[in-house]
Amino acid sequence: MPDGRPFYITTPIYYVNDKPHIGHAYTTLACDVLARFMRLDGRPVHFLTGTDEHGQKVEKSAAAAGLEPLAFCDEVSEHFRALARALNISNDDFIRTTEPRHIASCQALWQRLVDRGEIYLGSYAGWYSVRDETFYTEADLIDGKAPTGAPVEWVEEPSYFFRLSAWGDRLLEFYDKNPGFIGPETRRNEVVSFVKSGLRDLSVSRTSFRWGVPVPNDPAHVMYVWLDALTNYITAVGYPDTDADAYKAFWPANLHVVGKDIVRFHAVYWPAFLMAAGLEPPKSVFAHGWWTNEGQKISKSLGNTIDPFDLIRTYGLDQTRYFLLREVPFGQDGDFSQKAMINRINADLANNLGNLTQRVLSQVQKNCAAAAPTLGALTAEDEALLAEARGLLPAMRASMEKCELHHTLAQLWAVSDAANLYIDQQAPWTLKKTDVTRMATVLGVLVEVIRILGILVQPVMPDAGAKMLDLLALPADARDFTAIARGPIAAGTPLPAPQGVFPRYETKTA
Ligand code: ME8
Repeated sequence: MPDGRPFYITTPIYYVNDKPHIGHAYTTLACDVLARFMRLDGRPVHFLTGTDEHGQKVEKSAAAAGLEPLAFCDEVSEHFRALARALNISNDDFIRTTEPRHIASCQALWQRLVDRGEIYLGSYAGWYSVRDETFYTEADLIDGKAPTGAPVEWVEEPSYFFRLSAWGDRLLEFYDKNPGFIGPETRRNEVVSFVKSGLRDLSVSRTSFRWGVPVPNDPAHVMYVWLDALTNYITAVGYPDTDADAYKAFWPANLHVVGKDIVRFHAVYWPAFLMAAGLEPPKSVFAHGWWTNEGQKISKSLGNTIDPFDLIRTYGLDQTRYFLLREVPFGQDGDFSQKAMINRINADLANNLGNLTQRVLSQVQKNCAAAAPTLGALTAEDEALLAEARGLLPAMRASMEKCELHHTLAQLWAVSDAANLYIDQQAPWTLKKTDVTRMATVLGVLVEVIRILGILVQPVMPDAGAKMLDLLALPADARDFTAIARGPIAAGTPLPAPQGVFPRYETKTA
């Protein structure tokens, strides 16, 4: 039975101060794999990504580029849309915080917080980091800088405050009642101890620059960029119209995927804003780790940023998608290295899944008259391999629910390993001379395993998965997860001549 529960998943909205890099690609890709998996599993999915276009950082970058802020945002935001296209991202919506729908939504949320007594006018005196778009106390600073190493400046200005200090106990109670709210566990512990250490009211408006959402009834103020940015998640489902179909179907969101740098905003401020407004907090926030490049921190000053467009050009789209999600346990930090990338392409894709598909389908072509083989009586070995393949969907579902994306791939490749071992043990090339009925059964079992692997590999490698399924002549309506249980392709179905799905990556020698 397809699972009809709606699934709303979001990426962070990215600052348009700079071009996208591997980190942005990674988060968006992870969400795409989850979204595609849930869709193929029969769930109505809403997948949102977009760009965060207000605030001092963007205003300064625009000035440095000699452009009006909106013209600058139009240009950089387009790079993020181009990246989504290049990565074959299946987002349902792309939100920009400069859109009228979002400005209206922020102003409505603000007014609601004012009406409920959650926002008051005061004045802020303290440190601010434009790079982090974050307020810091004196005690937060390390050697005169933000804990992230970003420079800080002293700010004194009239400001509205959100009564965050009143929400500590209710947040702790919420985390307690919803143990799956923050993942992975280490991040959860950090958040809980941060909240336990006591929360201060949060400055939520600025008066020293103009590039933001105007505060209703007080145009001298623009909203703090994080209040504006987080609100995007409800804007996109129709807020302030809480009767909108999308809002009713998709809010609260199932999952906000974020990098570990912005957990506090999503797991502390965001649920507090929502609860204070009388709205439901999201169901979960999952923070992934940080990519380094050949062992080094990625930074513009080191000149070692990784351009995702380059990766796709060099290694191929599905290869890049697979590598990024397979190489590092989702939630942990990871290192990009050319060697590791090439190794994954050759060992996992070309030599493992690719070779399995190629050897099976070329034997079917030659020895089974280019048609799906007829299955005879099954041996214990046949049954065991088929059971492993049929057990994959529930196993992968369980891993996906826990955001263990790397593990779902390991599970799939374990079956590909088992199928490669089976073909070596059953040696259909020998059976061809001794027992063609048994040869057909062995190849038939393998075709069935390849069918299941092809269907399940689609979320991470949509194009390669489609190619595998094309080689099995599967119609479009036989490619989602419900098709897995339908069983083998009818014997005698003509199959096209096999073509390589996963080419080896040959290192160019001078
Ligand atoms: O924080 N490794 O936007 P941002 C892995 N606009 N992921 C990385 C990464 C790296 N080295 N570098 C960046 C913002 N990321 C706000 C968000 S949401 C309401 C507002 C990814 O452009 C990671 O997902 O600085 C991180 O959280 C995000 O990019 C930060 O993007």
